[in-house]
Amino acid sequence: MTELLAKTVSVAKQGNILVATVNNPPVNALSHSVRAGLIEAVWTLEDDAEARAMVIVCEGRTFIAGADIHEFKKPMVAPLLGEVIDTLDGATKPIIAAIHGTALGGGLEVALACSYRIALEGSKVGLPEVKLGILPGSGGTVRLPRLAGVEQALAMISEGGQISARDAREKGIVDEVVSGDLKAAAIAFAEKVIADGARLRRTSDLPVPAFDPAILETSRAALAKKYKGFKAPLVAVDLIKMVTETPVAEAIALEYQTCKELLVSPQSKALRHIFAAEREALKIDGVDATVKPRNVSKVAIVGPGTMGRGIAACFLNIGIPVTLIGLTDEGLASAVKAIGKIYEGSVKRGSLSTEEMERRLALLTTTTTYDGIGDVDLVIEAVTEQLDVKKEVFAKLDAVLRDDAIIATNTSFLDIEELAGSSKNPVRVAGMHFFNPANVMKLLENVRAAKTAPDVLATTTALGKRLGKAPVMVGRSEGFVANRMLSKRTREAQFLLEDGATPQQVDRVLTAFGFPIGPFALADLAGMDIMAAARAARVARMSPREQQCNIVDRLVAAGRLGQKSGAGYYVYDENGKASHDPAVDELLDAHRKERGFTARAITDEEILERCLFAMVNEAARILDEGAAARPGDIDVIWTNGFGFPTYLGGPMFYADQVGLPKVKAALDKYAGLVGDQYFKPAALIERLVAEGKGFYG
Ligand code: T1G
Repeated sequence: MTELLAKTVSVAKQGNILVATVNNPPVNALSHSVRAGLIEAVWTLEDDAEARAMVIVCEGRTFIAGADIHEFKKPMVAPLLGEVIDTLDGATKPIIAAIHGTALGGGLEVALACSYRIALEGSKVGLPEVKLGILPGSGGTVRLPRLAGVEQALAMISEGGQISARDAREKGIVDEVVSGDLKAAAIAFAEKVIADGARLRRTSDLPVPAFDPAILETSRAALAKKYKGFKAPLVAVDLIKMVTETPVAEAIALEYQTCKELLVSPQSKALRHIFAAEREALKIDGVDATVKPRNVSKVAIVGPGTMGRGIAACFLNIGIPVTLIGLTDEGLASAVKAIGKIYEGSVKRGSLSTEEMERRLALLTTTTTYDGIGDVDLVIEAVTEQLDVKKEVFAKLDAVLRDDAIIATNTSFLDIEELAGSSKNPVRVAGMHFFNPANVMKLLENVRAAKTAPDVLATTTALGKRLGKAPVMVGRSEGFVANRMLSKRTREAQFLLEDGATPQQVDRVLTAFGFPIGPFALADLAGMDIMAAARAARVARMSPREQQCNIVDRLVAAGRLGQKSGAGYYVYDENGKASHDPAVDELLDAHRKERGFTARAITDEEILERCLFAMVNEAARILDEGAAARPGDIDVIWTNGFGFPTYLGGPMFYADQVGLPKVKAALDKYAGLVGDQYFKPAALIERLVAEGKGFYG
């Protein structure tokens, strides 16, 4: 036991106070040695007659951020966290948890089992287990309501959000918010506790405060809507209800049982996969982890259009001054207005203060010239998707920027090599492909060109994280990864209409699967003219059937531009509610007749398989080409960019759950039905199936 202790938990004595310091980088997770070390520390406290109290503090950037997620895949080794909690709870001398950074999951459970909690200004606490498809398993659900009340505990446990130290103080979760030297403050707090008689305060001894039982059903309904398809948020309501009706010891046992059951659930495996994949995606293939990102503290954005405005807001949100360059003052004025609207909306919703809105807007300057941007660290080019126009912008930037300033293009499909090649300094050129609306969408597809410098790649990734995005590095490929895969789903959705399906049927199947919106409702939202323009830009490179599958053009010709014209694949009433329109059936019948298709009955299974597996097959080609470094990157792209349900882990993880042999069999079937060029299994899938493997081994 002693040698384990030495590794991650050390105990020192200051007067009659013990200080147990946890040091288990990167986030002081409760790995086996930490658990054993904490128990040993309490024993030391109990055995030391002079010691009157103990402080638990952590080294590094944060207090304990929870159980060690990497241990979930392995058989757990005793002592388990429950034993640590029981030992803390059973201590006969007061223990003070001194929190900095984030006290999360098992980390907050450790703190809740202590008699007192103090927190450094700026730190946060939370029980985010539900985001991993599980729920607290070591007393969090039992102790938190006893301190913060049932309603607050329910909100924190069912949604997994973090609250600030100040709010935690207000809610009775922490006893004091301190600033400056945390350890010194904790020892001073302990001395005060000793002076007051070293009273124990067992959270588990506190009664559950009275509450309005109606909140349980109200929140169950709200959670079912907000987290459609997720299981754990609803189980949280049951768990909290159980805690309010059950004695502590029994409640703790039931909570642990529930956590264990959820831990082996498919949803939790998928959500933990995405947690790990999002962090793995930050590691850039071929770029050493020691390569330092460049400093980015001032940026310019060229192009005040829809994308430029959203991107500007992203930088203003994190306090980076933005110079927005446009062709006309009118264009710039309407951009500033639009950005203002974004913030006014947040102020109205109460998620932003007026002061903060004004502070952000004050960081925005606009200009119609390139003169004043000689000192920026990075420029995002977000002008119209025309190669010659972008090259012109690149040339102007080359003329005014510092040599080490980065030029990042927001193109969604133009050739990154051609753009980089047009710059006199291609090593500083990369892609940063934001998704519309850029200030909302979490996905950021960073694109590398052949000559992009390693630290430029490291910079776009680090910047993506600073912007609160899920950055993923991809290589050269038409439509990169996200849109290239999406185009296959779009193709199949269109072909399915020719084969006899209806827009509502396809949308119903994909939303029932878990996508927030189906391809046809999405097209109506985006606008048929936009869809037609995107199609026109690609049609020359399309297959013959795709070229003739011009349903989008027919809709435009019929003036059906989608929501903006009141009709597209659906007709919309004055409240924007969509409904079936027989005119679309007629339009599709006319198209099929002209194209020589006879409508047939299409099963929901065929729709799902053709739409999903066409994407998975394309993803396998992308991996084989090296345009994506790992399948996890593709899962991060689809769960953050196109609403693929995170509780299914993304298309690649999902394909492995289905089983690649089954996916290949379906691809072979549709290769026969729709055509080899559309469904011939990719070489990677053939290889993996032959080796009895999946995308993840
Ligand atoms: N276990 C192991 N490693 C972890 C970890 C954890 N809990 N959390 C983070 N890491 C690693 C991560 O993989 C990365 O490693 C590095 O730390 C930095 O993370 C019984 C069962 C703490 C807010 O859900 O939310 O307790 O990639 O890039 O942006 O009830 O990490 O560098 O090798 O995210 O500064 C509950 C999860 C567990 C918290 C820091 N706890 N972590 O964010 O850094 S379940 C959580 C986070 C539980 C009990 C149950 C964030 C963070 P690498 P990072 P960051």
